[in-house]
Amino acid sequence: MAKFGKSPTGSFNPKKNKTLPDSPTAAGSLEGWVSGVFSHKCLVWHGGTEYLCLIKGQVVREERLVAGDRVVFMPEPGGKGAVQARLPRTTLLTRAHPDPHRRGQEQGQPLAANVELLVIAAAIQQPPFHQGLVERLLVAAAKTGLEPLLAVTKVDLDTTGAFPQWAAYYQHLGVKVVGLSHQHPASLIALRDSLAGRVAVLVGHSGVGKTTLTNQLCGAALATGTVGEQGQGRHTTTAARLLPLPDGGFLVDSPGVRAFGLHDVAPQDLARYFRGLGGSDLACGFRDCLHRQEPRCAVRASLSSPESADRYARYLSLLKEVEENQPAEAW
Ligand SMILES: Nc1nc2c(ncn2[C@@H]2O[C@H](COP(=O)(O)OP(=O)(O)O)[C@@H](O)[C@H]2O)c(=O)[nH]1
Ligand SMILES: [Mg+2]
Ligand SMILES: [Zn+2]
Repeated sequence: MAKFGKSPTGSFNPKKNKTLPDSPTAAGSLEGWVSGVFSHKCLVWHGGTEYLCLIKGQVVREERLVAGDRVVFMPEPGGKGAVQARLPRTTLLTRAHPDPHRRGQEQGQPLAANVELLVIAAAIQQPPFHQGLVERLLVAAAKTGLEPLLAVTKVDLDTTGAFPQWAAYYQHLGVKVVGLSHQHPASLIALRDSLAGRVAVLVGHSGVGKTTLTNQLCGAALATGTVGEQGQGRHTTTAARLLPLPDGGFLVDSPGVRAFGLHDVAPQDLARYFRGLGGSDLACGFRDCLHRQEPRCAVRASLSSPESADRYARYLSLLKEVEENQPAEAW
């Protein structure tokens, strides 16, 4: 059990967050936030205290819990308890199952529930900035109804001026961008302000500095990795953890993803979620136009600048990926 001096939901505004505040329920049971999940147990935050809870059989069978879930639990002495039920989720961020053999058959792998903000963590170096992952996460945010925020980490390693270029590129697409370095605490101010009172998840490759950031933002001491000889961060976080933010709200630190495959995105919907392709009101000749070779395609007709051609090329490569991830057709 861990006790924090200040209630994690102290300045929580349920109207603004659309998520429920901690509140007592019938017969001594409480509502809380799942902050870590193990095989048959989980951690639950309530009123500044983290309870180690058993997950009851029915909950295990019917609902796999994930960090950010809201649950009803019965507290027991010694900071323990038992989860009785999961409350409905406002959002659920999932990715394609990392095992290619299970892709398309499974429901996708849940990463976090009830978050409203997806913080895409990408290092400028060590590991190198991976634009493909940023693009997939932007699509996942749009599909899940989450606000995206691009957090470019390790800007102290930027020797080529790459950060201002990436910042301009994504700001132009309407994405909020912050540049961070753990050596310069002042670089965290803008992110801290954006997170205050909200429920957010940090997603990005292993070694980009997500846990370092979580520790700095939440005043926690989760184990971080060391940079290996190949400049890759070692995989240290094994499970997602939710922590209270000092100004209210919560942050979920997710385990580093080696890949984030888009799950459950239909090819004809991709353009709607993809930024910089002309928006959703493009009038193509066919309603289910994939903007590839179809006649009277408004997207292709609008490609007049190098920037739009760049976005279109990225769209096409993501479209191919989304098509390959579709469930195999039954026959
Ligand atoms: N140069 C530099 N290194 C950082 C920064 N943030 C984190 N690191 C290092 O990157 C490595 C991986 O950090 P970690 O937080 O475990 O990454 P995670 O896998 O994304 O959670 C650690 O050795 C950190 O010390 C930063 O802003 N600049
Ligand atoms: Mg980590
Ligand atoms: Zn089209």
